[in-house]
Amino acid sequence: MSFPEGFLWGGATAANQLEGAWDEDGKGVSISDISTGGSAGKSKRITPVLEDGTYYPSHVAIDHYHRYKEDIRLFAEMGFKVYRFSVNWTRIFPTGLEKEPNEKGLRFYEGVVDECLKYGIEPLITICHYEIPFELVKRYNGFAGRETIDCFIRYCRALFERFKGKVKYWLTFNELNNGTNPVGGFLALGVLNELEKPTVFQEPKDVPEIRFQALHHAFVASAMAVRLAHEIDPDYRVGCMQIFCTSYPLTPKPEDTMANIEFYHRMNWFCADVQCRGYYPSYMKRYFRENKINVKMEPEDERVLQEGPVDFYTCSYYMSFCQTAGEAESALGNMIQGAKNPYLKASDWGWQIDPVGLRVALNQIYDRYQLPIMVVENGLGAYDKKEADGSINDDYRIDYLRQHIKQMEEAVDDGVDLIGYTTWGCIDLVSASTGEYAKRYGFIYVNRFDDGTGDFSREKKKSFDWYKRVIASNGKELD
Ligand code: BGP
Repeated sequence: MSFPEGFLWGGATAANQLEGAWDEDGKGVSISDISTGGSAGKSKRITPVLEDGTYYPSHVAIDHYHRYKEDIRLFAEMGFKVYRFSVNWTRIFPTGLEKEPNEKGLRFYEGVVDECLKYGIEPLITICHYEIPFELVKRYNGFAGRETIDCFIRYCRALFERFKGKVKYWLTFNELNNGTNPVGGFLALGVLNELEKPTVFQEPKDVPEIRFQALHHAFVASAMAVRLAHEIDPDYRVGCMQIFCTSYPLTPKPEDTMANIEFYHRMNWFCADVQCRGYYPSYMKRYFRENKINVKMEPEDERVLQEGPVDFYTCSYYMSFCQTAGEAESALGNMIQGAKNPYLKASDWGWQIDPVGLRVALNQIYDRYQLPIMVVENGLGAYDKKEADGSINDDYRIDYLRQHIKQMEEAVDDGVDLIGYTTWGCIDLVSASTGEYAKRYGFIYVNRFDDGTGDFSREKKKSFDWYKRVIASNGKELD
C-alpha cells in the first residue's frame, strides 16, 4: 500500500488571500478587494463603495506579490512537486471588459510559473478563485449576466495562449458548488443583489433563481474553457473544483438517509455531475420545480456542456457533517452548516475533524466519475503560538495532516486514482470565510497580524520539516 510514483505533493493558495498589491501594475478591483476584515465572531462585510479608514485584508494580504521568489524557494525546499495558485482575473483584465490583456499582469504570473519550473514544481492554476472583477458585478451581477461568459473566455484565452508549453493543469472555478449556497453566490459567481449599501457577508440578499442562473452560465463558461484549452494545447488538462462535504445520516431513520441523499445531490454532486458528465442530473428538475426556480438556457447550451466535460476532478476537503430530517444541534463548516456529529471533535473554528470522511469522499467520487482525482485543499486552520525561543510547534497541524494522508493512502489501496494532494494555505494567508490572519494553515509562519502590525517576514514552523519528510518518502514517513 503506497502512493503511486510521481504523486503530486504540494500546497495551495489563492491570489486574493496572499498577493496584496491590490492596485499595482494596472490591477483592477476584484470582489475580494471590497470585502472587509472580520473574525470568527464578527462577519466580514462587502462594501460596494470602499470606506475610508476600513480595513480590507486583500489589499496587502501577505505581500506575496513582492516576495513570491522567497516563498516559492521555501516551497521548493519542502520538495513540492506541484504548487496550486490562482491568477487574479483583475491583473489580466482590470475590469473584465478590456479587449486586450494587461501585459504587466501576465508578466507577474510568468514570473511565478518560471520560478516554479526552475525548481521542477508543476504549476496548477485556478483561473477563477473568488476574484471576479467588481465591474462585472456592477454591470451584469457577475455570472447572472450571460455577457460574463464572453469576458471569462477572453480571459481564459489570454492565459491558455501565454502559458502553452509551461503549464499543464488548470482548474476553471474554485469551489463552484459554493454557488448552491446563499453565502457562496457572491464568492463563486459574483452575484450581489444589493449594491446600494454594504452587505453582511453571512447574510446576503439571496434570490435563488438568480444564483442558479449564474451557476448555469458558469457551467457553460467552464465547458467552453475546457474545449478552448484542448484546442490551444492538446496536452492541457482541465479540472473542476468542488467543496466536498462528506455527510452521514444522523440516525438510521430512513428519513435521515433521504435527507442525506438530498444534501449530496445539491451540495456534492450537482455541479460535479454537470462538469464531469456534461449534462444536468435529473434530480435537479424536482429541486427547481419545488423551489420555483426557472433557469433560462439557450438552445446551444446543451451541446456546449456535452462537449466540455473536465479531464479530472478536484476538491477541497476539511470536515464533515450529519443530516437529519428533524431537529439537531448544528455545527459550523466551510461556508455551510449541518448537524453535529457526536463522534467527532472540532477545530478552533468549529469545523468537525474527520479523516475517515476523506476516504469515504474519495471512494464516493471515484465510484461515480472514474476520473483522476486531486485533493487540492485540506488543512487545519488554527491559532499558532510562538514560543519564547521563537519556534512554532504546530503538532496539532501535523497530526491533522498525518491522519488525512493515512486515509488517502487507504483510498489509493481501495483503487481510487488519486494523483495529487495540495494542502491549503501552505504559507499563512488571509482566511476566505472570516477575513482574518489569526486562522493560520501554513507550514510557513507569516509575521502579519489582524491589528495591521507585522513586517511580513517568514519563518518555518515545525510542520515544515515534517512535510518535507513526507514528500521525500512519497508519503511513507508520517511520524
Ligand atoms: C476554501 C477556499 C479557500 C480557503 C479555504 C479555507 O473554501 O477555497 O480560499 O480559504 O476554504 O477556508 P477559510 O479561509 O475560511 O478557513
